[in-house]
Amino acid sequence: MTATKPSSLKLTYFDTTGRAEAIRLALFVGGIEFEDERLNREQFAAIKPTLPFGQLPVLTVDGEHVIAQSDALLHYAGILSGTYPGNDDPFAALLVEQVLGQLADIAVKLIEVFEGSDPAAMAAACTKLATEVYPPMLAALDRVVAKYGGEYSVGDKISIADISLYHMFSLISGPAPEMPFMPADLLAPYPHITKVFHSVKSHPRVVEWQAKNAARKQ
Ligand SMILES: N[C@@H](CCC(=O)N[C@@H](CS)C(=O)NCC(=O)O)C(=O)O
Repeated sequence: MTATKPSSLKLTYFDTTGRAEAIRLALFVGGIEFEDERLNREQFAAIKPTLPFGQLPVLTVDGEHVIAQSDALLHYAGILSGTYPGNDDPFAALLVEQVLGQLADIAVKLIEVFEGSDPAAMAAACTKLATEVYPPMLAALDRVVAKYGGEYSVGDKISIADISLYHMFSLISGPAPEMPFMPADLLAPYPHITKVFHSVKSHPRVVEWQAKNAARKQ
């Protein structure tokens, strides 16, 4: 098995944010060195049969363990980088998981929309999300953050929940080139979520990461 701290990490994904960006950000925020490998479709096709589940992202730990599943990788990145509560604070971990769970429920709805290909149908589905489906989900998340949050969604320490929240709402609220049908002010009615979003956005390491990757596509 690997030692407690890995000797090397390589995160492999496509050259997009997608399911890798929160993992990249968690590692970067915590100052954990990693190789940020980005494959094109041909390179992916060549290694697909060798991957644990035939999909990306994967994290290569110590040059030998190729590990899949983005949620698992995000948690591992959180533990390594100090953006996941330690064993001494299980209740904080529970609260972080609660936020991550709600974000996952929000993401599932979006993925359903993007399974379609007809732009008019996608526009209608996005409008329904923004006006009917998301408001109660976001209002509930806002209440939870109001109760347990501070600068971030759980107290004043940045966690993988905040990084995921920031990444998700960077994608789905505007101006978001990937989501031309989503209203730019999706988060406006939710002050606590908005505050967390801006706390992450203005975190010095996040600012540094975004500047480094400004030329990349979403
Ligand atoms: N449950 C997996 C899903 C991974 C997944 O859907 N990966 C997509 C990219 S986001 C992929 O590799 N697609 C190419 C393929 O399946 O051939 C995770 O969260 O890591």
